[in-house]
Amino acid sequence: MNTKIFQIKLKQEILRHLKYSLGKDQGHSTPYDWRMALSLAMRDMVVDPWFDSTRKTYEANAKRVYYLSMEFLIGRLIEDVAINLGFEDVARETMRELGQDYSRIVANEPDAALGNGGLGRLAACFLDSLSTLGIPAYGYGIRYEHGLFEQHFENGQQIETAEGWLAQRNVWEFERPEVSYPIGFGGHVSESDGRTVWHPAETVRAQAYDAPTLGWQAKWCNTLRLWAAKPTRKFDLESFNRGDFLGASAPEALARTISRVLYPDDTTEIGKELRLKQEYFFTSASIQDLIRRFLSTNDDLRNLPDKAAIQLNDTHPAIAGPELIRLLTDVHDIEIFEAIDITRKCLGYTNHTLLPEALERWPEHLFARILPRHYRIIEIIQDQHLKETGSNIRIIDHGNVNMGELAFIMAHHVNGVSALHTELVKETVFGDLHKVYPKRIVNETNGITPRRWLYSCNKPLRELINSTIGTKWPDNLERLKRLAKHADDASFQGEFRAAKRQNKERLISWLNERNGVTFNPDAMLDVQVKRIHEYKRQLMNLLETIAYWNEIKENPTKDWTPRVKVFGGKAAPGYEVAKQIIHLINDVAKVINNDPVTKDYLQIIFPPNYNVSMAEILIPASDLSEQISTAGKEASGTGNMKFALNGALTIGTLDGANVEIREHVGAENFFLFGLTASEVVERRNEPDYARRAIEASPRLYRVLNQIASGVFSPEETHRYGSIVQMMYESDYFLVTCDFDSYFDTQRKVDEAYKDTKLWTKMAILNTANVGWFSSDRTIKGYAKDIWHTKSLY
Ligand code: 73E
Repeated sequence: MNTKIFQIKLKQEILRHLKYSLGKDQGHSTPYDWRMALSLAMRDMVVDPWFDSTRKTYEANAKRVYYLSMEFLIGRLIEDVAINLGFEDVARETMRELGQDYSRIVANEPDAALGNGGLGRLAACFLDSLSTLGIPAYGYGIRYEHGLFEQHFENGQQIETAEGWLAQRNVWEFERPEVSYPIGFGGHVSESDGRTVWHPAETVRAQAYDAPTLGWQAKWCNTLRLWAAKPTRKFDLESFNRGDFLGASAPEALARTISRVLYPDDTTEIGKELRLKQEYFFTSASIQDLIRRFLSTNDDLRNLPDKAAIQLNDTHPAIAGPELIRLLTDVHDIEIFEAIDITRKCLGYTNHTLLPEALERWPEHLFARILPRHYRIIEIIQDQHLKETGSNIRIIDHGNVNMGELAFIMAHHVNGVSALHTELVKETVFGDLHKVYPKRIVNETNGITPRRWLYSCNKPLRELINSTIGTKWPDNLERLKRLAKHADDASFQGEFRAAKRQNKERLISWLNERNGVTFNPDAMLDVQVKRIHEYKRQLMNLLETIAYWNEIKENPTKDWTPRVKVFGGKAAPGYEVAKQIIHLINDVAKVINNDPVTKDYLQIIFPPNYNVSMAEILIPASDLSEQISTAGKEASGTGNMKFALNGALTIGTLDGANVEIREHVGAENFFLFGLTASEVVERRNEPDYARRAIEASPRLYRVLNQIASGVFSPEETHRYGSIVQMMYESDYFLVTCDFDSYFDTQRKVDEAYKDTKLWTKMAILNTANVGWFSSDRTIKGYAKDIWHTKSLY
């Protein structure tokens, strides 16, 4: 369609929706109304590609991917949809004609924050790539009423408030009252006539809500199906009429709690009863749904593995194994060992962490009480495994049901998320199972969607790339390699820097409007944004910041490299140390930002409520990316990829995907420091390693003394006594041991930043060489090695 005609049509559609879908008069419409009208007009355009994709999948009776995930961290969708439809400029222009600012309308959309961090965002990137690649797929998850909490600071401390994205209508979803399944909990199991019957004590209904997930250039469109819990029983009018108002709504309240709120824990302690119910709730609904879909066009469930690849995003949906076995045997009369076999051929399991506190283990009594039938099935799976393999690895062990072992034993492939992580999975958590099943573990290094993480969030760089190497890169990201030959070119360098500058200015006005903060755009923007966790070592970054401050104060006339240190991230509400670290960052910021001697060289900014939308503004503006976790602890990281793609240089350890990023961009374009994963393990065996490291480092010693003596908390001098004590006495994450190496490397970063040409060249080579980290490559890997599915283009 000709652009002008398209624009006229879009305008008509927006005005039609404004009037007929929203019941609003143009003159009295708010930004919310405009956003809704624009979104609805765009949503209409997604429906045809969506139907086409579904039709083609049915026609081909194709194998589908089912991606089961407790989390989908989507963020906003308007721009995503506009970009995939290829009419971002038309939308902007149309809104302008209507007297509206497109950017403000876009910013009116709340983030869909149905996830905590990397694991949930990876699921969202995967949906984008599955559609871009034309692979038939469903994402299955929970339609939480409240996504990840909102973070505020009060006196520097994190305060959490409930998030409420559904307070406004979610325009992207279609409610499906006709698609719902019963989900049972508790009760008992009986045997009669050789049949096993589960009699749940309590049943809720899982109801589907579908959102189309459009791929690049709208060539394919899959579905994200999220489940909401609803009561099974009709409203109890009798109780209500008797005056028992609470009693009448009790079943409803009970059911709704299941999909009420996302657990705010990211790789931190989990293990509450409601969480197990959530896991079973969405997994059972998804498995029932995919069986129904299979049976609508096939008759023998023995062929399910040819039509369904079920991927478990960590162990959260690991109950999928026993659930599918249960349905195959108890409902569809397939003999149990055959059911186990069929199930294993359907399941793949992705491990995302080695941290012991994040490995799911349910107390046996709790598990057996809530899922008595599944408990028995797990016993059978375990018996078979023990007999057939001679292994002594048990699923039910020491009073716990271990979901990692269950997922491993029930999957045909288990994958890690970076090369290093996969090797560690083989050596550590699943070392023994790996010996028994040596071919089961494979690697699929994570990736990110370049549509959101470059094309959409970094318009200045997008345009520079388009005018330099053409426009074919967003679904073929390795084409960015063609930028490498311009890395030394002065005029290209100038344009590359100009793009970074524009992004910094956008960030400055955003920060200014939101938090009343500005910064010097010539300063190096040094950013660490991610969940706050001890292993990610925000504390080490902060200690280094204080040490740098000390150094500047001692010699204020030296030509220091000005730095703006940005921190962003949330702490799990129950994670006390992480919350103290947030408090300390804010306390240190207060002192350093008010120091007249250093203010031209050093500033700390910690904007509250880091989320996907904030990442989209921060990352394109960044010069330096902090990826400084203790080696062996960050399974992959994906923020590291986003920064490098947007031309930030990394200071990082040999951890997770940093290792592979460094290989791709070249060691000379990456600031490496710190102990390796095996050195970390060795160092922990040395007695008093932390104290010795502190005593060997006068800089670190001084910084810890400053904190301990209340330099940053004069109103409460002992506020951080326990953190300092922890540094001396335990320091499990080896902040003290890596400190000097980190500090010294930061000084090399300073020198490099002063050499503008060198820095720009390094930055260009980062962008040029990280095309491999597109999630399209990752998904192709899964499709080939694990799912055996094809593109239907
Ligand atoms: O390294 C990241 C990884 O990039 C890892 O910590 C994260 O997953 C990302 C994507 O692969 C992760 N999140 C969780 N485990 N690993 C997790 C665990 C429990 C609840 C919520 C999230």
